[in-house]
Amino acid sequence: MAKDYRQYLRVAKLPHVWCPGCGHGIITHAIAGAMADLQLDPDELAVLGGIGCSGRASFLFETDAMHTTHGRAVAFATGLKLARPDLRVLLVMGDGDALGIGGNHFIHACRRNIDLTAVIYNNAIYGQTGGQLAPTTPTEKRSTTSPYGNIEHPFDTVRLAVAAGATYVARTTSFDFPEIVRFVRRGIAHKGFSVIEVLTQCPTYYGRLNDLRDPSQMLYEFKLQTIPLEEYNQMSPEERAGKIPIGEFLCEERTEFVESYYSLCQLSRSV
Ligand SMILES: Cc1ncc(C[n+]2csc(CCOP(=O)(O)OP(=O)(O)O)c2C)c(N)n1
Ligand code: SF4
Repeated sequence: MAKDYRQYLRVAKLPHVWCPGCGHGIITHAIAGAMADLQLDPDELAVLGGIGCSGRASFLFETDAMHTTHGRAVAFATGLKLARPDLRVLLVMGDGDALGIGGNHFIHACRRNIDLTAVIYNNAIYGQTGGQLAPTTPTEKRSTTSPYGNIEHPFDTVRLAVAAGATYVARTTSFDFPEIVRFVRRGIAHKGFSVIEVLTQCPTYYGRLNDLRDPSQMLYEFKLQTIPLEEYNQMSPEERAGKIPIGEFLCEERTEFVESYYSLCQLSRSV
């Protein structure tokens, strides 16, 4: 029988502290849904987060959890996975956490193809500290540190993860709850480094600063801006302008780091 997603949530910690209309709750709920679909034993799971509004998701799961330092969740998770390869280790990280301060850890986890599942809560801004510019803030969009509009180009998380060597890469938005569940489920089941980017809304900072005060309007914008990958691939460059492809971009098998590490340990003992 399918498990109830609530089994995976630390309900005593609810209500959560996120602002009304924040998308972080949608993603957290979806991750619990993926765990329930896979009927995982909570004792086999660990969820790690960094600092930020998103990092707070780590202690909402009724699993082993670590609320680590900003940008270092991948490093903690790497140590945990090497020490306890039997655990399924998930990362809940903000875009600033994963790709700004933690960017170097992120690309090397991709390169090593370590068996972790990274869910990136991408609200395109540093939420917890007051809405500063992130490496994911779209060009021309406002943040508290770019009041005249961002002059930089944002990272494309999917292209970065694929180029760095992750072996499962998907993107969706907080508008599409079932798709988040499906991609996280597939990411957890995949052996290797899995990256699931979820574009999500921070109405308090990103929304307020960019004339999108209403969270439902922000969700609707995601619906308007995104195009399923198969459809996107058929579009001309002109049609693609301003559109974001969503879907599964990569799912491939490649040697996984923890397995290689333990094989090496065994080999070194036998010589
Ligand atoms: C080493 C270090 N630098 C900076 C900070 C301050 N800090 C805490 S959360 C945060 C931004 C969080 O943004 P993001 O990771 O995108 O998550 P969000 O809050 O948007 O979910 C920053 C800069 C910190 N805690 N530690
Ligand atoms: S500041 Fe933004 S990201 Fe943080 S809880 Fe509020 S709406 Fe969510």
